[in-house]
Amino acid sequence: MNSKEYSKLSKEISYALRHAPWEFELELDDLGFTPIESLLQSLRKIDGWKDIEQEDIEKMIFNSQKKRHEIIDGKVRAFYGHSIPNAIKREEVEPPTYLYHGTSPEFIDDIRKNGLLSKARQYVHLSEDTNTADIVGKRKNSSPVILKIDTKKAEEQGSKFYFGNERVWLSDIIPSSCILFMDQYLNGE
Ligand code: HQG
Repeated sequence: MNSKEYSKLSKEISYALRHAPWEFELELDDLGFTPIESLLQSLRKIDGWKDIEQEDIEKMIFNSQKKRHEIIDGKVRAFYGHSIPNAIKREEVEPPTYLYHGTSPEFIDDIRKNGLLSKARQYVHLSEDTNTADIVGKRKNSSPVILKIDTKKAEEQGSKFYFGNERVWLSDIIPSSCILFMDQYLNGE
């Protein structure tokens, strides 16, 4: 498989495991895992993936810059990004003091008013560093805005934080008062 095919496979698997397991006749457990054999069988019914093997998925995960999926004990899951109605069970983890979120300038007024919302996903997605947040934001706008989240303040206000993968953090709604907007933190706040 070439890198384009790996990327296509990654997207297909993310779609199945994050958004629409029922379309693939998959059942996820409460941690988001499903037997890899079930996923393979289902993928093999789709044009383009008729000969797919576990090794292809393993290589896709290994070659991917972003760790989106994992295989453990014959089961596979997506680390983050879910929009399915049943919330994936997550362990609360102490976050770094600051986390970042890259977004489009057009959303800023609403975020100032209503805080950071999870929108279609189960959780708000946050990044450990500004570079990653910039990449995330560029999916929405070529000049994204990076928001800095005061995680201690957010915890005081009841937001919980969960581990996604080594770079992606998940959280409940982040109230606006816990967000430093770029103009604020560039001035040393
Ligand atoms: C915005 C990708 C208006 C929020 C990425 C974001 C990430 C608001 C959008 C992961 C808002 C939701 C998740 C408010 C939040 N008013 N807009 N009050 N609160 N928003 O795609 O965080 O490559 O669901 O800023 O890299 O962009 O697929 O979330 O722009 O890690 O593995 O609502 O998905 O990972 O957009 O991205 P998304 P996200 P993968």
